[in-house]
Amino acid sequence: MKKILVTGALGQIGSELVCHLRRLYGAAQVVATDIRLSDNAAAHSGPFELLDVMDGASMLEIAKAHQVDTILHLAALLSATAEAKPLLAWNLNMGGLTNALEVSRELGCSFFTPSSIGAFGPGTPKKGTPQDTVQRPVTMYGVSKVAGELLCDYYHQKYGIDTRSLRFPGLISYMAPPGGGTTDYVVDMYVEALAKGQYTSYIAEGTFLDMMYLPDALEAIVKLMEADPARLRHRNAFNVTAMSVDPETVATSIRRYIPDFVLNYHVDPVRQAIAESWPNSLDSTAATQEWGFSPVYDLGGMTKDMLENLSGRLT
Ligand code: VAH
Repeated sequence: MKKILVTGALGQIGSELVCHLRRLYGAAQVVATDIRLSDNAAAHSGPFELLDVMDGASMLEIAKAHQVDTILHLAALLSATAEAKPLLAWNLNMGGLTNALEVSRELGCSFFTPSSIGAFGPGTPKKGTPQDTVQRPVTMYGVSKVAGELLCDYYHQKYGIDTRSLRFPGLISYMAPPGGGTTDYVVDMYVEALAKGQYTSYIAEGTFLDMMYLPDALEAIVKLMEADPARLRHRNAFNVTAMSVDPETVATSIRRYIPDFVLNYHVDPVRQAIAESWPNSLDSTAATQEWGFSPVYDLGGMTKDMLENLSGRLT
């Protein structure tokens, strides 16, 4: 990767990915784009362009003007929002992806877009979910993610585009809050544990989901994109995970620092149904074998870092 265009650069992943890439490759080498401007560091620490990913012509114009060789396409609606607005989600998630793939095809760019554990459904093996298995999601988010995986493989097979993707678990971060997801409860729990000493979870006890601390996700994106293509037996998309947790296990790790923390429940049937359709724990062996995936943070390390950084931001 030499000159990188990031879409959705002001979102949960993009905000930190842009700063991470600028540290690695140089600020001028990373063009951040988003549909809105904000005071986010990603918008002010290097090149920034306003871009609606539904406008393919503008995306091509920006990519040409900056002579990018890599597109990291992050702009999309997450699971809970997508379930509330399914047609908007399909149009944005697939329309934006198609525009980004077309720009990559026209300019010969390498290409990355995230998939998700949401690309699996109730018929998928729940524990040790294999790299290659049943993918019949029952959410619009999941349908768009499976379609996205297939479309990225198609652009690789038909046009030779270097497309690569990761099936992300719930991503936990303190810089830019997630929005519209199902796994966001974990971030909310850390914030409210510090602010109120208690949290009411919309996901039920015993609902195990894969999670990963954002620094590990950023490293995984760079490692995958820099991997020798000859080693890749898979491309779209690799299972990656760092831990499998439920609300109780997160609360127990928080109580090591906030002993009196109280966890209550008020289950949201919509997001609970989404969570129950997803696997409990992925098998990420293929990612480790093909490009050296190796997360650093476990639940204890993530909790310590989250509480330290959030308490610095909340005071
Ligand atoms: C969501 N955070 O909750 C996203 C992610 C695996 C979950 O795709 O929709």
